[in-house]
Amino acid sequence: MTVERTFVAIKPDGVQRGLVGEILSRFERKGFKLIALKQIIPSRDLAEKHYGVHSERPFFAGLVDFITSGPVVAMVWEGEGVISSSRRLIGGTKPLEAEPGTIRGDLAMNIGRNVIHGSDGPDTAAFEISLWFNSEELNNWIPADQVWRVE
Ligand code: DAT
Ligand code: MG
Repeated sequence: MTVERTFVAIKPDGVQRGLVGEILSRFERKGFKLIALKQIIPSRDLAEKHYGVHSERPFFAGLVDFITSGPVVAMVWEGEGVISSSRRLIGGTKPLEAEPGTIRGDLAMNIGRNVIHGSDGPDTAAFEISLWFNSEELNNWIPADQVWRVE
């Protein structure tokens, strides 16, 4: 399995509810590598680009209102299979149907307040990372446990 990067964002409801640490820790404990992280109140332009595939859906305006309503914690995580694995950690779009043990399954009830976003495939991940981050904000680094050894 190849090393990938994915875009993950804690939505304004997750930030307002004080769930940032809880959510970050799930990705950290899984073992994925944090490449970038920032808190940002998205502009309408950024939100409309991010959710561009949904622009014709009836919930689009409300979705853009919501995602621009306060700070979002935007992240890039790296690891083998991280794109699909993150989606499994996050759980299904409808929180009431999301599996217990997933972030949405454990922490949310409402589809319009489902706490977290994760890219749904390699093309989306590349698009979303470049939309939310400049290349200088992405840190290439080697975690200490990757060079952990005895002599
Ligand atoms: P996901 O966030 O699981 O990738 P998606 O890409 O289908 O889900 O939709 C993006 C977001 O839009 C989703 O997290 C919540 C909102 N959304 C989706 N379907 C909706 C609906 N039927 N009513 C209200 N909001 C919806
Ligand atoms: Mg999606």
